[in-house]
Amino acid sequence: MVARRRVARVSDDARTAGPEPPLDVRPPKREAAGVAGVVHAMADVVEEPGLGRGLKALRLVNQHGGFDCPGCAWPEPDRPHPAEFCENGAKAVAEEATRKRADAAFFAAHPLSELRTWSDHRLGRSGRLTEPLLRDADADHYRPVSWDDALDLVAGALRDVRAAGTPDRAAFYTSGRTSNEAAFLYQLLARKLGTNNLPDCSNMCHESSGTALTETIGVGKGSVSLADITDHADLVVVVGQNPGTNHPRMLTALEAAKDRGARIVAINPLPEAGLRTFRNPQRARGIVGRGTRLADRFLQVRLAGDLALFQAVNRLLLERDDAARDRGRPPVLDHDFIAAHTDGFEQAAAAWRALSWTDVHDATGLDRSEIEAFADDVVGARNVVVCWAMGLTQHRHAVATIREVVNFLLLRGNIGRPGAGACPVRGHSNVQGDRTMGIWERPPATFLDALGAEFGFEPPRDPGHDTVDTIRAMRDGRIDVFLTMGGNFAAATPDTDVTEAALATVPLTVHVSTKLNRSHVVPGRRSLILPCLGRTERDDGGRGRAARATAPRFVTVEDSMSVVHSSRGTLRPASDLLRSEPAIVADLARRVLGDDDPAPWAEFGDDYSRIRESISRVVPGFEDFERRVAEPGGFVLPHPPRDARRFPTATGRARFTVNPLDVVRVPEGRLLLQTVRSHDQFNTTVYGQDDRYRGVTGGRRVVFVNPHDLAELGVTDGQTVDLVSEWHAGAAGNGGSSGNGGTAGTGGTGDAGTTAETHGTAAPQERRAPGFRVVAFPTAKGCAAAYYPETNVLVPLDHTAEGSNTPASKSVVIRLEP
Ligand SMILES: Nc1nc2c(c(=O)[nH]1)N[C@H]1C(S)=C(S)[C@@H](COP(=O)(O)OP(=O)(O)OC[C@H]3O[C@@H](n4cnc5c(=O)[nH]c(N)nc54)[C@H](O)[C@@H]3O)O[C@H]1N2
Ligand SMILES: Nc1nc2c(c(=O)[nH]1)N[C@H]1C(S)=C(S)[C@@H](COP(=O)(O)OP(=O)(O)OC[C@H]3O[C@@H](n4cnc5c(=O)[nH]c(N)nc54)[C@H](O)[C@@H]3O)O[C@H]1N2
Ligand SMILES: [Mo]
Repeated sequence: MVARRRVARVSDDARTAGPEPPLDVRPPKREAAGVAGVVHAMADVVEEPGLGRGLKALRLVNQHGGFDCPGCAWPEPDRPHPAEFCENGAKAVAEEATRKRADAAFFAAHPLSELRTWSDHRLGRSGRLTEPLLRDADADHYRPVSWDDALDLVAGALRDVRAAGTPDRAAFYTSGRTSNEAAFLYQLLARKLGTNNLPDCSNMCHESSGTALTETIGVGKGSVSLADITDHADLVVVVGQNPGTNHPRMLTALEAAKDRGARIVAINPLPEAGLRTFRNPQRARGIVGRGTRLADRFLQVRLAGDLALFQAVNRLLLERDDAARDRGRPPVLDHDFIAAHTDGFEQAAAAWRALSWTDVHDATGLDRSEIEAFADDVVGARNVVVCWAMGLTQHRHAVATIREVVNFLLLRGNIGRPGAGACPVRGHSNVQGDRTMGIWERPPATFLDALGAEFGFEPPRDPGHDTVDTIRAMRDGRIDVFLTMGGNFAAATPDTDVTEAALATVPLTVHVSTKLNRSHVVPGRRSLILPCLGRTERDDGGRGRAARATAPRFVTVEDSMSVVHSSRGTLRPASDLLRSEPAIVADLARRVLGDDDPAPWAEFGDDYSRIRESISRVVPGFEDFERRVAEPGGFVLPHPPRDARRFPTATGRARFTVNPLDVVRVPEGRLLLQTVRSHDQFNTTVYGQDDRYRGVTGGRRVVFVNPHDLAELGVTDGQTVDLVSEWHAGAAGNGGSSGNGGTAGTGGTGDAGTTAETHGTAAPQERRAPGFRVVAFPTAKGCAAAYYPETNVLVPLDHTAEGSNTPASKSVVIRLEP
């Protein structure tokens, strides 16, 4: 439908200087992967680490005894394929294994004032960081500094906030690539200092899932294993997720399910390539054949329409059950399960019976017949799995939506038996493990009790700041020291201008990182960069050649399906001065807490089995950790709903919830914008300027809009526009610092309501992202899409999900301004 056009290129990033190839748009792809994907990835590997180093690394990705792919959190099969990685995993490896270096000479040549004008892509391509760097107060350059001086500086600042009795003036951010061992030490340091300020990327990611699942089934993690999908499910619903780009190995699992005869339903405003057809590069058929048609049904829902959609399906299941009973047919609902294991069914049923089909249509953009057909799929399937990602979690009503998905599963007993369950597909490779290790601003009391008992101290009990609250605290001058363990806080968080200004007020920021990124160039007044080993690299504890004969140290991670396994890098480190994350945290903690602290920090930094020993006593499910993680493939953590239909909720039962339908209505002439990933990025790391599946090459400042909307708005395909977001302060009325909704239980009163995303008479606050190229695209009507992180400038800090405080970056009201 979209003809191929070439236009004068809008600079890929307003901050980039210099000419680049023109932006080009072609029709979107209908299928994912195949040979093109592998060729594309190998091109990256050859350019960055070089072929030898690259192949050495790729041979060990996701293998027993090798390292965990630094990409996504999709699990590995029990017997990994010899090439158990995907195109995008290969890019993640190449990014880390690159031969380029951002060394002292680089920082001498490039002042911060210059680096700030570089695009995220260009910053990342500077190469690996090689030695500790310090930016003195308000200086324009980073300069090399010794590890001792760097760590003493941080330790002094942390001791100061503790001595002043204000440990909450420190905050400890974590990104989800951090290993279990490093995460455990990091949260221990924060809590020994006296604060629960442990914001993490999860706050922007699956927090809504964790909140909704904890309330309803008692465990905030997914309840399925890989085999449930590949071997047992009859129906897999993939909603709010783009696996072709973000979890490519999931397509192999979906293909296996299809081969067995399972059905797949995709629910998405965008017709994503991977959801349609998949050519598996690991199978001959995928390379030469026509590929597997994956989705049997595609429901093109409007953004934020899933709450209404699942309510409507639940209503239909209820009605069909009534009809079956009247006709003496077998029931449609699993009444035995409902009676034995759940509560709240009657209230939920009453709310579904009161649902208005007009509201459902307005919210979803779908006809009743499409939803009836989906209900047919559900009734025809004994075992159903629902998989989801950011398309459900990053909306105002995200928690309510996921609670409604749980209702959907509970109605037919689709939890706690093979082939059925909830599958929130996690993002970062160890984001789930970090949470298990206590990277959480609101840890359960049982965790703190065990931590305190193991280390003989009284951990702080007040909730800490999550990510959004940390930004608010910085903005209000309440943070003195900000540490980040990986990640790219400035670029990943919402409201870029507000966040960058907030960061600039912090007296000291400290970044443990592998590569240069935007956060390093918009730091606090004083700033340190502490360079660390990556997943792919050999960790021989700084002993260098002397240790070559012994096996390098390993760390552990937990995937999206609660499997814990080891990860051991093999490549030569990018520099001899790099230290491992656990070693950095242990050395810092020793300097902060002093040598008489009872925790054995020196041993922790040297011998990770000592850390695992403590973990085995503090974290349930990790008993006998060292031995069990040595098994090939590791071990699976317990999950009572999955394992035994035991629901550790407030009532000891799985909970049906009533989730008031709040139809998101967008004012005339406005669109609802979602901010998504292209095929050529990992979060804020931009690998390249292309989005092959969506047909875009040579640029990222594009906005995808439905052609009918363009006609109504009087905007044409190819035109350059500013994206202007409109926000009424207070319109969201969301939790703010009250954060997680806690024990809302059956949640709310059941009144259906309506929210105009912007309303009231006062003029809205405006935020602007200039210079986007309009692309006519078959997205759902009224909905637009553009890439993150460029569009974070448009997402208001206070626009967050109720109950999880996750930025609602998939529903931002915008107008297009020529
Ligand atoms: N290569 C690569 N892999 C990655 C990442 C990466 O950046 N690159 N990031 C990792 C991380 S941290 C994460 S969290 C995951 C993210 O994985 P995804 O969640 O797949 O990532 P997004 O690009 O945010 O895509 C959101 C999808 O949900 C759809 N969507 C948006 N809003 C709605 C809605 O209201 N309803 C429905 N039904 N669908 C909606 C969008 O059209 C899109 O298909 O991927 C991980 N893996
Ligand atoms: N608008 C919008 N905003 C979003 C999202 C969205 O969909 N839309 N998605 C949100 C989501 S789901 C997430 S998870 C967050 C991501 O937020 P973050 O996790 O903070 O961001 P990343 O881009 O994954 O972090 C990349 C950086 O991590 C560092 N790094 C890489 N590997 C390592 C390592 O092994 N060790 C250390 N110490 N550092 C390392 C490198 O310096 C790299 O630049 O963004 C969120 N922001
Ligand atoms: Mo994420």
